Amino acid sequence: PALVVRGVEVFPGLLDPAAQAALVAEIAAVMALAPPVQPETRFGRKMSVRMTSAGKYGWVSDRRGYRYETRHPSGVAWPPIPAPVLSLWHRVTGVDRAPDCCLVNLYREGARMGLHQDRDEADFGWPIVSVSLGDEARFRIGGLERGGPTDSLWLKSGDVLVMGGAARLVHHGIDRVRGGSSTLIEGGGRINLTLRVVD
Ligand code: MD3
Ligand code: FE
Repeated sequence: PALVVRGVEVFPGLLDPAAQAALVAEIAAVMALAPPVQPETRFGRKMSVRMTSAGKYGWVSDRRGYRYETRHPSGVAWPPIPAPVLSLWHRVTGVDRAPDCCLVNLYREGARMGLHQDRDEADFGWPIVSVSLGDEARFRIGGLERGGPTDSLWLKSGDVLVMGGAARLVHHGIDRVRGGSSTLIEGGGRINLTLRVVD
């Protein structure tokens, strides 16, 4: 990695424009089968990010709380994780096992994601990979404890992050997206792919 921030490995511009466009086309096909939804929290608040998934499991949230499910809220199985996404996972992690969730986060105008930890998975020993596509986003990263100091960086289209080891459980979020900073996504905005081993 060109950069390590609080243990998170940052590969700026790992994907060239052609590779970014190829991934967006694959994800558009996923979204056609499993349309992004604005999940509700258990408190009845709608999240600003729209979400769908590919793979064995998808991450969902509704009035019953958040969890991994084997089906989209419509009842259809999640589409398979596109092959170029799987090869990117293996290239940057070197692990033998495939991820079983590719969460697709779609940020339209004004969407953000509050500081949180990813801890709904069974084994934190597996890394997480994140791919940024489209508009630039202000990414905030803290530590293992809530309320500690944080660092921020702009994530650009084609950047890839790998969270392994102690960085797997650090707090992180997206403060804002710079609208109009890219024309990659139809309708504007940002797509983030987050790849995880769930069980
Ligand atoms: C650091 N997504 O889906 S990606 C998420 O850009 C999520 O949509 C954000 O946080 C997004 O859970 C941030 C970067 C990221 C993803 C997972 C991490 C950073 C992480 C897990 C542990 C530590
Ligand atoms: Fe997260």
